Amino acid sequence: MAQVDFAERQLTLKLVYYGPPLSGKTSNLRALHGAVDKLNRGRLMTLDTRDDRTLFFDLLPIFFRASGFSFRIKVYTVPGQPVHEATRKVVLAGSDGVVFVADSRRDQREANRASWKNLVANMEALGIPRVPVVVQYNKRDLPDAMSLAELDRFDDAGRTIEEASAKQGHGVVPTFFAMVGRAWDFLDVDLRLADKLGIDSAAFRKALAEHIGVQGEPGRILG
Ligand SMILES: Nc1nc2c(ncn2[C@@H]2O[C@H](COP(=O)(O)OP(=O)(O)O)[C@@H](O)[C@H]2O)c(=O)[nH]1
Ligand SMILES: [Mg+2]
Repeated sequence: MAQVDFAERQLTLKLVYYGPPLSGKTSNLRALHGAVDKLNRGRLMTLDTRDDRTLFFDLLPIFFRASGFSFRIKVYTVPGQPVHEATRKVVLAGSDGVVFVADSRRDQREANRASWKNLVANMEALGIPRVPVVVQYNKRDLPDAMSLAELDRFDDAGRTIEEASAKQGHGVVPTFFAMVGRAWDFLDVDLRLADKLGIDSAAFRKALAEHIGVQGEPGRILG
């Protein structure tokens, strides 16, 4: 759950990028890091092993101010390999939103599904079954990517899909904004952020957009 410090006028959000090994979670964070105003980001901490798989987790802190309030967004990735179950649980605990990075390649269908099942089970076990999840299909640039119609929507036929090629930086910022927007709306129900902080959703999104590159897709940012 988000931390709100009313005395310091500070809100901290925790967002987590989840998904199977090598789907592009770290690549999302790298692209996001590149898109954030240098003054408003911390060091991108990545722990990659030589074979390109995340050892423990990555962390990118993002900060900005709006309406006299400080916002801190901590963005994490989890390692996808089954053996890192303990790390996944620790990182997922207390999160305010999840981006599920699925791999668009046809031969990754089962890996996507296994990771999705693992996410649902862990959210249930951690008592956060209703935290919003945004599904991103990454690697849309590859020739063996499935068509949109073929993509697994993970038991919700009406689910919105974010398309990305994180390595090229495409679709990364729109996914992030979709996630932050959903997380804000989810928290607003319990914390009544607008009443208590005196900042509404539109003002928050506008401030966020000012600090993160729009990458030529401005229509998606404030909507
Ligand atoms: N073609 C292509 N390769 C990608 C894309 N995103 C990530 N990759 C590659 O996939 C591999 C795994 O990416 P990484 O971000 O480390 O995955 P993670 O294990 O989920 O953190 C790396 O070799 C990336 O360069 C993409 O959109 N398109
Ligand atoms: Mg990684």
